[in-house]
Amino acid sequence: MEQKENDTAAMAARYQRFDPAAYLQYNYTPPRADFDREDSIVPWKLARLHRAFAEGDIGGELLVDVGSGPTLYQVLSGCEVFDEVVLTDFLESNREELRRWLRDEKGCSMDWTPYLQHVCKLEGRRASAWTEKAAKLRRAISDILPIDVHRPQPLDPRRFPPAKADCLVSCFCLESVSPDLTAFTRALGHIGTLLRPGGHLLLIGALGESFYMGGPGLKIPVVPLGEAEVCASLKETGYTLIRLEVYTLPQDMRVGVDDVTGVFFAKAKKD
Ligand code: U87
Repeated sequence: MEQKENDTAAMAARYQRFDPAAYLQYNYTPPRADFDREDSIVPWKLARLHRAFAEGDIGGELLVDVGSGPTLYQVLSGCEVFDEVVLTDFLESNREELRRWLRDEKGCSMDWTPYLQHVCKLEGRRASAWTEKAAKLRRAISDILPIDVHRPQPLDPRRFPPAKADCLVSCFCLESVSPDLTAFTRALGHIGTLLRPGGHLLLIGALGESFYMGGPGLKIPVVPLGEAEVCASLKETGYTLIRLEVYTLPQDMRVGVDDVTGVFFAKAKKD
């Protein structure tokens, strides 16, 4: 077996022990999700996603989120612009978490209400409009699909024809599943095949990270990225960069669940 298959196979095996509930606890509760702090990671991400969609240059029918995990924050702004949203993840355990929210079932590991309320406020609406936003998002999510970004066609072409998406969002996925920079850039090229030419990519990721905890005792290796490498990979895979913003973690956001030093937000357009 060639080295690269071996490495991605090893990564896939490690992800079998991913623990969605623990993962949500590590990254989506205070201090990393503290809506009273501008310098908390989640408000920083939500502000960038809101602005990217509110600028008016992104449009179309279909938004695809690549590597959704058990989280929804990444499409809370996009669902105001796109009538159809497709969520995707490698693990059935994460897709099941998303289905539970979609069906408004009990047993969801996360209460997304504060997130919905925060994004409503970014949109100049009352926080109490969160119920309408939740209903709008539930109407928009048309599918929750298996995905593997290491495949040239990350989604099953029978369920998702190439170049069908008008916009892609992907948060902390590619660098967290790729053994090295080559694999990261290759995966970026693979997800690009899902996006129509002229479509937009909103890419959020970790800078300077070498590992994160995917559950108790589960250390998942991450390829450490710098801004220059992100820009080079985007250019190499046929994107024109519109904007790159960087967030540096304050000391108290470094809580031991990873060794990430910064977060990048890239808005790009597929040539
Ligand atoms: C999120 N998008 O939390 N193909 O934003 C496709 C795969 C593959 C594969 C595994 C966790 C990493 C984020 C969601 C989930 C992103 N996932 C799936 C984490 C670590 C720093 C950091 C993190 C989170 C796998 C928040 C913050 C920071 C996971 C998803 C990666 N880095 N997808 N071959 N293999 N996956 O099931 O759900 O990728 Cl603030 Cl700083």
